[in-house]
Amino acid sequence: VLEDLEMPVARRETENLFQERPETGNQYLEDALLRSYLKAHLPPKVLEEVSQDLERFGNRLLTEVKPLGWECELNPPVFRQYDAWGQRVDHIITCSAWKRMKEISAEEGLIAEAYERRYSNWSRVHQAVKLYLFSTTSGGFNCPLAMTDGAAKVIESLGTPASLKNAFDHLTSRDPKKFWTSGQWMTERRGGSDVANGTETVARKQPDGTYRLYGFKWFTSAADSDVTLTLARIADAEGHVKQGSSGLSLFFLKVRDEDKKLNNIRVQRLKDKLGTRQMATAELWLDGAEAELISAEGRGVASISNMLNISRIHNVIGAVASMRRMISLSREYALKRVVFGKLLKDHPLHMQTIARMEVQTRGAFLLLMEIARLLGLAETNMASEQDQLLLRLLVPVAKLYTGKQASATVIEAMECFGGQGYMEDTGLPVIVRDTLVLSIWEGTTNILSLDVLRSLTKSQGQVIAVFFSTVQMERAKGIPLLPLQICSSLPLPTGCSFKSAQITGSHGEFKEAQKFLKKKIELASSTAELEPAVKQMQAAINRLTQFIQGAGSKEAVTMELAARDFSYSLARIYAGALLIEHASRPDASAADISAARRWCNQELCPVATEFKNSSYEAEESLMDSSLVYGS
Ligand code: UCC
Ligand code: FAD
Repeated sequence: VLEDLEMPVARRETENLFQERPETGNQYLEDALLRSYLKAHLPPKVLEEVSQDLERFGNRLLTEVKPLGWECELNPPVFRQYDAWGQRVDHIITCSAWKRMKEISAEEGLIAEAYERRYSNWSRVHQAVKLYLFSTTSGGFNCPLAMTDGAAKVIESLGTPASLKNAFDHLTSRDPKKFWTSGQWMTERRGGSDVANGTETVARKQPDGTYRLYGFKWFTSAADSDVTLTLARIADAEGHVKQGSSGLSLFFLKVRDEDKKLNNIRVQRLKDKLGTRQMATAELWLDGAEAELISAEGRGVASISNMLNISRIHNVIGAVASMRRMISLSREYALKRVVFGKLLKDHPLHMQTIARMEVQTRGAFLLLMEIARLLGLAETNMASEQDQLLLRLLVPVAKLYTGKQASATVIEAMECFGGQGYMEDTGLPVIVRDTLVLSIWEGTTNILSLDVLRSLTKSQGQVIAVFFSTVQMERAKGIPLLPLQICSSLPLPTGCSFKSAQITGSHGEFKEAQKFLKKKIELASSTAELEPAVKQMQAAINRLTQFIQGAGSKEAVTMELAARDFSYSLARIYAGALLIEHASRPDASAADISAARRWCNQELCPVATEFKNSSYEAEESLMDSSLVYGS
């Protein structure tokens, strides 16, 4: 066959390198939006120090961390159940690069930064940005970090009891030899979403006050972690347990003892996963694992919710990081790949494709920063009641929205490389695979949509009033109470154990939000180019208000059916407001303004459209079933 070809063999062999690879540099220096956000928000002294740290970290990621991340992908964890002599050892073997990631995480203070609070309320933003830069090169180590942060947060919110002080110090240490990671064992075979009904693990009290846990944990990620938080039902003297959510309590346990022997835990197997393969997710039998009760009895779910909310924020970090990475690589590739006689970057349709991803990523990034900002305020006692309500609402909204955005974006970006995008050794499929899980773990899209409703009910409607106040772009002519009144008649789904909303409130509660709002309006109106976006935003807010008013007179199932579209609407409207605000800065670029305009050109309030289409009526719900199963 070779003889038939015109080109000499020798020449073809030297032409292996026919396409230059896309190379990216220091991720911090190359991220214009990130840098402009920090410049706009951080106090000058903090900005100076944080920027230096991020630039240095960006270099370290490039030279040291990135190759380690690739090594983690090539050497996934291996499970050895028995040793050579037939002894059960249940050993999860991780590669040296994975171990090095743990050391680097400690050295860089990827958890410590948030708890030392050396930059006061800005420490969370600093930490979030470091994690964002680390994420796609971390070889999956962002997963244990998410849960470690969550465990530290739970312990801190319990007032760091004496019995957990040592653990807290380890979880937040900068010393690689001391640093511990944590797992988060919630999911059992009968339910990962419905934890309240799915948890079968039983806790038996011991004479010394500790507990022993018996049960089966179906998904336990980063199973090589040092400690974990988990849920179980405490058995009474007769061995009976209470079912449902109020039967669950929260426990802390060490996975191994001083001699590295498992704490009466047996590893059944490692999960065979589509992605996140660098990281061990195991099925575990708890066979009398020693544990410490750390919540009030029956307050397990409420107590672990601090961990949930933190790891959901990490999920948002992972989502935005994946989008940003794929876009960076796509735009680099477009500078190198020639098709139809010119570079990809000179094909307008290709540029439009990447620009659309860029707009989505910008909105997601600003949502992430907003959450980190609010969390920082809350943790330094600087958050108003409104800030705290907003944070509670925005975490599920951002997690569910960015999880979906990221999946769509990375798949689109993979296509930007043509066939190369599908090739395993480019590393691109790794990012795609690892991104697809972001809408599943830490609560699926539907479950988080229901959590958005939970946050509404729990705050008795105040959270939505704060939302409206914060995103309003025009002077709120004395009507900030309107949403509150509307929310009093909001019907909530029955099957979700939501309490009925009893609404109270006063004008005074919104003063701060109004001040914030006024600032935003002044900024926005100073840029005429943003006027169309502001108008679209106002129209969307009005439509959202109308939806809430309309839904108020409907059956409870309406809100349940609307939950996902409602959450999407909140995400799009809030991110739109943030983009407009960012584009209103005096030194905003033309791209900032265009991003805000384009974002606002999309359907900002899908819930209003679907509501108008009667999509949430009981008959439509019946038709959903008919469509799925046939009539
Ligand atoms: O997937 C997992 C780890 C993956 C690896 C880590 C990746 C991290 C990202 C990496 C970066 C790339 S761990 C498993 C995650 N599992 C979930 O997310 C569970 C999903 N299911 C839910 O979220 C459900 O909504 C449940 C389990 C929370 C529902 O439980 P209940 O008990 O049926 O719900 P209730 O009765 O409504 O809530 C009980 C209490 C209430 O408080 P009280 O009793 O004071 O009224 C709720 O308000 O818990 C409170 N609560 C919350 N509070 C529930 N959820 C929250 C929340 N999110 N925030 C505050
Ligand atoms: P189900 O709850 O059975 O959900 C199935 C479908 O039904 C979903 O689409 C869901 O959205 C939908 N659904 C469920 N309830 C409702 C409802 N009321 N209304 C509408 N739709 C609904 N868990 C841990 O505890 N610790 C871990 O470390 C961990 N690591 C994981 C790692 C990976 C790679 C994966 C994939 C999962 C991991 N999980 C972990 C489990 C994960 O959190 C759960 O899989 C997830 O929460 C969903 O639970 P489930 O699998 O039981 O799905």
